[in-house]
Amino acid sequence: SDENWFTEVYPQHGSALSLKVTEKLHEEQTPFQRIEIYETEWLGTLMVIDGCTMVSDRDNFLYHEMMTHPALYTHPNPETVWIIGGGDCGSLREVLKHPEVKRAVQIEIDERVTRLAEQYFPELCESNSDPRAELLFIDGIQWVKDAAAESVDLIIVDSTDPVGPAEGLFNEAFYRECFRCLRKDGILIQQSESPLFHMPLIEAMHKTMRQAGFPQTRTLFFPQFIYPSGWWSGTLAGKSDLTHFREADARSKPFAAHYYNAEIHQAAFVAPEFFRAVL
Ligand code: AG3
Repeated sequence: SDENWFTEVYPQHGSALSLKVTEKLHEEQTPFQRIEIYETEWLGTLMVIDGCTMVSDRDNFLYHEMMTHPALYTHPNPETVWIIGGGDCGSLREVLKHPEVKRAVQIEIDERVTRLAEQYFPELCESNSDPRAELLFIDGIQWVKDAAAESVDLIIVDSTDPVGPAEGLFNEAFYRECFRCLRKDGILIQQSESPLFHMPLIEAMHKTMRQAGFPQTRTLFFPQFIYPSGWWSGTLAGKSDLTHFREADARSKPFAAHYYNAEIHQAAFVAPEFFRAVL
């Protein structure tokens, strides 16, 4: 037929996601990965890395809002933020909506992700020229190794799946460096895959984060249409109380969101029974 579909197969879960494509806009192999850009019928523009859906126009608000605002409103005063990965700049844009943030550094290993985002996802990149923003194209693992102790308030790990270039962002050595770099009350939040498909990974993340020195860990949940199972998570590791919530600030947030609000903040941290049974 003359219909074109992009399909991501989940071999371990006997399932797949197919999106109707109107045009293939770009494809390239970078030194790190294969990047594809499609125009889809319903989700707008779609970026795919190594065959995995990364970001679409229509549904990226869910992931980017939930990877940023809950952690930012948990921290008492987030002034310095690092985003490890996040090359599409969507997390950076959300972080910069917080006036208390004085400096936000995006540390993306693959410059091509950002250059293609600038071209194909201009709205995600609309805050890149904010004077508080700094875009670096280096290895995030090396960045945290080289950084000074107690130099950051919030680290957001906005990476691909824990295979390939992102694998080294899910181990104890990396978490230890993050712990060392974080100031008092510092928080690390990392995208932690699907609670339905990847529970063993989430369990291991909590364990490893605590082994690395973090006294507290907590997972939040949100829907994500284009990711495996449609249900996604972020896991936080904190130097202090992760149940702290600047609720009044969240209620009077100085920006519009599409998903996040004070009630979503609290609801997102409510864990289902199968999750409580292991964590
Ligand atoms: N980072 C998480 C992508 C994981 C998708 N996995 C998959 N499709 N198998 C997204 C980056 C958005 N800034």
